[in-house]
Amino acid sequence: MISYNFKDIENYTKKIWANKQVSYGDNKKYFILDMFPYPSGNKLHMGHVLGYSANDILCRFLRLQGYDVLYCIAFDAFGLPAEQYALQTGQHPEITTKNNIQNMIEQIKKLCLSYDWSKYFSTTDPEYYKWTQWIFLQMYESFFDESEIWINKLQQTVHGKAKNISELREYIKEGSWYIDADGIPHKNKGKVITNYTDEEIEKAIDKKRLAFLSDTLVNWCPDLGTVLANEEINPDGTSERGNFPVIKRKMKQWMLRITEYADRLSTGFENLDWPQKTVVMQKNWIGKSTGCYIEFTVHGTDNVLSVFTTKPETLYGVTFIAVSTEHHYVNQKLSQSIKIANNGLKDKVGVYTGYDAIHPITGKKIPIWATNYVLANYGTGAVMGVPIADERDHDFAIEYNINIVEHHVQDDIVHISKMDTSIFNAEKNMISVKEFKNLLITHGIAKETTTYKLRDWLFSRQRYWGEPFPIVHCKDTGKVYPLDESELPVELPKNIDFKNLINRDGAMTPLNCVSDWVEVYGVIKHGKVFTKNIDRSQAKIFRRETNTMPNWAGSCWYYLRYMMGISSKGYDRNQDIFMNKDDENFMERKYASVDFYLGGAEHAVLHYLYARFWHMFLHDRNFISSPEPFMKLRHQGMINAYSYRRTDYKYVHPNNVMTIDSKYFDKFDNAELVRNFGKMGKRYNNSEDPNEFIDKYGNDVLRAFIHFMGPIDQDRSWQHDGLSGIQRFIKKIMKIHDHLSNSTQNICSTSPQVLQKLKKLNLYAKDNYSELGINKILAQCMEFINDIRCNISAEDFKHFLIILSPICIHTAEYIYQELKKKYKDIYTCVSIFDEKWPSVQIEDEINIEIRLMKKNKVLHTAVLPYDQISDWHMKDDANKLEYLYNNIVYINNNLSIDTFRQSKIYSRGNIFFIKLCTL
Ligand code: ANZ
Repeated sequence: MISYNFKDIENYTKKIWANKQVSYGDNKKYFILDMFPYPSGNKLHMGHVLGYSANDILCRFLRLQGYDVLYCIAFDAFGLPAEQYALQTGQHPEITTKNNIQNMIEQIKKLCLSYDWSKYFSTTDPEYYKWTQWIFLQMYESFFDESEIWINKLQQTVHGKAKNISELREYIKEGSWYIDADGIPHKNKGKVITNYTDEEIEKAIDKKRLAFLSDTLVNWCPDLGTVLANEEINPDGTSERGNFPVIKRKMKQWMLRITEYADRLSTGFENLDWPQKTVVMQKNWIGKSTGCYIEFTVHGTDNVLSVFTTKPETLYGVTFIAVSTEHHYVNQKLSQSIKIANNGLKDKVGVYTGYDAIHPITGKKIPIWATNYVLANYGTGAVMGVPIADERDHDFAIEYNINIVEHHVQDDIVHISKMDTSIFNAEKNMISVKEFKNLLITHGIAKETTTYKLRDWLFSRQRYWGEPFPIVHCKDTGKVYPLDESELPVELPKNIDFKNLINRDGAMTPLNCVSDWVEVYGVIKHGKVFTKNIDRSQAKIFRRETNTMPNWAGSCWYYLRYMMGISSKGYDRNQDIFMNKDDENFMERKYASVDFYLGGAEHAVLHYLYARFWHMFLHDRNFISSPEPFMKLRHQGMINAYSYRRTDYKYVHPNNVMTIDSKYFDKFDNAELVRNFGKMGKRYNNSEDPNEFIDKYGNDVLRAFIHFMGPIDQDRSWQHDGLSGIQRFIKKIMKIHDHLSNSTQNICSTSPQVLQKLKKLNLYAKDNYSELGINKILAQCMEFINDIRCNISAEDFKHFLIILSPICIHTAEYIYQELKKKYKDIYTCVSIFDEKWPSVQIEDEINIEIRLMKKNKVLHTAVLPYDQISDWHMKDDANKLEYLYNNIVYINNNLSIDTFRQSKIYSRGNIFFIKLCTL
């Protein structure tokens, strides 16, 4: 019986790898990205293992293919959980974070992932967040020129580009841009104005900065003590983190003008290999919609109410105007009465506002209603209600007894009744939808527009454990100033009083309470503030910004950090330049981007969107050369498992469940349990700890088992049924190793048939590794091993081990090392991972010659293509043939030529059989 002592094997192989460092040379480069983890107190879960091991397998495969692969890990460590933990325990977030990171590293190391650990970092390291702050400063110092049309590195025509704010200053000074009545700069299409005061110009450019302060309605979450971005709110209006209530509230906040990139974010997918579902989700979130604005005059006033519609052709059917409850036509009283009337029971409630609008064509009066089904921050927050065409409007009209205006738009034809006082040619009462829209536009009734659902990114949080903003406010004037780059990093103060972390009303942020950090002396030079090495007598007092950045900030650009300094000998990422062109060139990154990213699908409208935005911005400003961050993206499926619930809704861990007659009982008190199938997780107490699993079965078994369950992007059910199959497979490999080690001489040879199979396996694995079809590769490897038994030469077995090595890392390395002792000329590398993937070519057909012999004379010869020789499965009724030699099988049997001709030849490895025909 062959033993598989994985513990010894793992210890042995770990020693071999201990001093191995990832190096980068002249080979082709490839950049693989794992979604970096949040170092919470919880252990690494199987979901991490699934994704990380898949990438590790791909990475090892590509290295065998001769690539220099950049594959690293870091920690996304700012954020609320550490702060909430600090509140409970009094432990400083920095300490908890450090401990958690340390624990997680230990767990990750157990998985033996082939990371380049020299590049590891945490987003909470000042040397890292220095650059997060630096990017923020660049955004503050930039504006978006929507009129710029240019060609990017992917040869795409791009509309709009971020530029340095000083360019805008120049544009206004020279008159190519003007300042409108609201003080906002625009590209000049008319008369040139140049006589703006410096103050007017500075105020105007503040309104175009990509990072800006805004006094707006925000999502305030009292339980978390912070505002949240729209992307962090669940569809039911609660916070994504913790499901707490969120209220709307006006607050002064830092925002990032992501909306300037709405079109580019929505259209830039052509060159990206992303899951279609994620592309659609992101596009829907951005919500590009082309339609028209139509203005309605409010009866008895000079005011106009603009609506956004995607169906201007339904204008004749407008029955009412519906505005959102937050629209300025709705006073406080009305919006309150809507909330009371609604009481959470109905989805559409409304109140007549007391105002009427005038139909722009018919001149008829149309009631204006305030309702909760119109969103405040989409389009104009006002809708033209067309019950004959829109279901929501129809339901509303029926509910409130509003007389529905009949009108026909059918098959793209607008029917205009004679009764209508038409501005159009009275003769024509049928008109195409397109023509109708054009007429509305030429008559000045409608204006074409594109709107987006995407809103600017609310970027400040009223929390402690985040990146401080590199911003100060002048104590005298209240004016906002950026700090000079030389001031970075602005380090988070450490002496925090934990009771100040509670911030339910948002009045005092935790940083506000650290007065000796908040107040600084500084001098202003070229619009920037310096606080270091200054002459105090010339200095003013400033107050530091006391909000912090959201924890999405650190994850927006972490992949670029791995590349920073990679070209320098000895590796130095703490250079004083953000992204060195040498680093990009070294990585062959004409397009400094990730080649392959494996991460969760749940980030479709969060991380993947924010990172694209930052990347596009950095590209526009020429800090990096690629237009997109993630060229190929894949998501890993979920791991599902059975959960066992008691009647008191407590969950019992599967290890503590007994099964009797298909019923389930708690091992401790025999209470009967309800079995369900669903997500594996802490909540259902059905997680399996990766480390425990490794201790019990070994890392190779875990790697093979987790991938054997199915394709990477599909959900999988965690059941131990398949486990023994994997263990048997590894034992069979060990048996071959045993056979090769113990044979006294090198008699093991590979038949051409087996060789052909090996070559096919090689090509199959090569195709499937690149697409992470690990389950398919494993299945083929198993089949191969079953077929060949021990009939393989040491050399061809090495070939097989290389194919398998990305998955079963320890077993492959161990056998490699062991066989090296005997087959020195074949197993020549220090480690199997220094080998090269064997290149193979499949011969079209291998023929085998079978000779019937009598007294050393050839009686008869038959030539058969290998493919026609079936595998041997029958035991009886067969005569063993001679061993194969030079593709010739000699049969020294007393057969007649006729019997020989009609018999069938089978093979198993290099042993041949003949099944005699019975005449
Ligand atoms: C009249 C009409 C008739 C409309 C019809 C639709 C169908 P998308 O495609 O998602 O952009 N709308 C506009 N602003 C809205 C708001 N703030 N809240 C809720 N609904 C709003 O949807 C655009 C359509 O949604 C617009 O076109 C408008 O109703 C409505 F047969 O105008 B429509």
